Amino acid sequence: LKQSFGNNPSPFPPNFLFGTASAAYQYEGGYLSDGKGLNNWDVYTHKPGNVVDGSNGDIALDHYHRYLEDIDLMASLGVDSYRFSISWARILPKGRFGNVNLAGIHFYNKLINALMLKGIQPFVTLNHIDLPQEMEDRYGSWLSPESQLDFAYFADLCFQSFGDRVKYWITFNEPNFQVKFGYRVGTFPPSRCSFPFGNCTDGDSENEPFIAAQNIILSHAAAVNIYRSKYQAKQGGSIGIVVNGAWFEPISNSIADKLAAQRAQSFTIDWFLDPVVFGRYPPVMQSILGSTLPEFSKTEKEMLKKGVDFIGINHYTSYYVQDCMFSVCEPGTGTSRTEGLWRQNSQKNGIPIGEPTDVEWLHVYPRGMEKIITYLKKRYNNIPMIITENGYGEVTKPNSTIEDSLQDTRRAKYMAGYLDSLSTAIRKGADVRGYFAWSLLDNFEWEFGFTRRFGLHHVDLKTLARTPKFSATWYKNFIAEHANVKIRDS
Ligand code: PNW
Repeated sequence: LKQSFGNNPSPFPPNFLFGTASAAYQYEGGYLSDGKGLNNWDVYTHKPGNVVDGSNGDIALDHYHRYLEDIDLMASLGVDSYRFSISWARILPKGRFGNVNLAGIHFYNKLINALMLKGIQPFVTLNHIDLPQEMEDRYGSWLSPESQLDFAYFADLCFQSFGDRVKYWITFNEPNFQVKFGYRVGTFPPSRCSFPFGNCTDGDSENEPFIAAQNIILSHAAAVNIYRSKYQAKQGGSIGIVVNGAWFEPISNSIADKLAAQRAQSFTIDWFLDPVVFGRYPPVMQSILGSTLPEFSKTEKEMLKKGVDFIGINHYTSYYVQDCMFSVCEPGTGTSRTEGLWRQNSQKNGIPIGEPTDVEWLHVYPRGMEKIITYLKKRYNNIPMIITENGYGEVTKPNSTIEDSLQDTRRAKYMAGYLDSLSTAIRKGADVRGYFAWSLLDNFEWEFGFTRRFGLHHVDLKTLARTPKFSATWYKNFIAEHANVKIRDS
């Protein structure tokens, strides 16, 4: 597979970060090891039926014990940075209601130090979906404003413990999907929802996602406030938030479809970014939801105005969007306040927006990268952006061999296309500072367990042996080719 940029000088700016991304629950294992507390995913995956293959993250990839080996894999790729998340319950087993688990702090110190010895910058997500079960049991986690106190406490501990070395902080990963899956369709803990959105025993799909979102946004603001006032001057790092940023392509040139695509964008992405950048919800959400959308108080608005240093975007795919304001979008949802606002689909007249993959939501549409970046550049005044995830998923077929998995030319082609599109956005002036491939290793893919593989390295599920795939070599060459114009920090 040829590099997409030929002999052109790299379109990526100096100090652009190339990296790989991961998340604690999907990688670490070390379930209850060395004083870790129970988290919401431990509890959720241990209930039969919640994960398609009955698997869980008890051992996961055993990154908790094999992190040195994994750092060697990163070093051989030549990445500048590693994005990982901190298991909240590993360092605060009972949230703010118990002690700090020093063994947990010790683990992340070892990880960070080992990365830095190899010249790899730690890029840390505070919350990548998992949280201490204590918060769920005591007060229902994100549905209660108490969650803000817990998140602030956790963030403060992390800045204090690791901020001398960690220069990039992300408060939340994909809060837009966390609240959708946790409180609307119920496929993530605490699996709350109401008919017709999902099949839960309790919940309110029309309202709870907005309440949870409000508490997450304010938790984010509390953490930013602590970082700005207590740590940033001394530590000199930056802080941001990550949203899942699919691109919504109007299915036609009609004004109605264009407006529908804009609504989709606002209800899934701007929902979190407008508050953390402008201190208010998107106007279109305010006008459609009216008084049922929570409001920020004056002090909360002030706190939100402390802003973010960058926005992180997890971009994988694109959808067609069609207007359906005056018809029923999906069966049973026509009377809902929040459904029926647009219809989104991967196809137009039966033709997919891009090459389908084994993963039903993932279609290969590289131009979506340039489009979403350009959209965010305009809306947020070209605030620095980072692609915090981009990747390609495969499902192992019953009779396929490891060799099939290793010959992942489709993954390399996907990355080449999306990086090319990203470079176009950068050439046109977008301020993008980094790109992280999801993911270094095949890993635990939430409710799909180990059935979906997103890794640049194959992981044998019995022995946990890691083997580089074709895409790992491809990414290594790509990084090397673009390193010529890069100025390394150290
Ligand atoms: C992200 N979609 O989730 C998460 O941040 C990762 O933890 C996850 O492993 C990875 O992407 C791959 O799925 C997504 O429906 C979940 O478009 C759903 C979607 C995209 C990303």
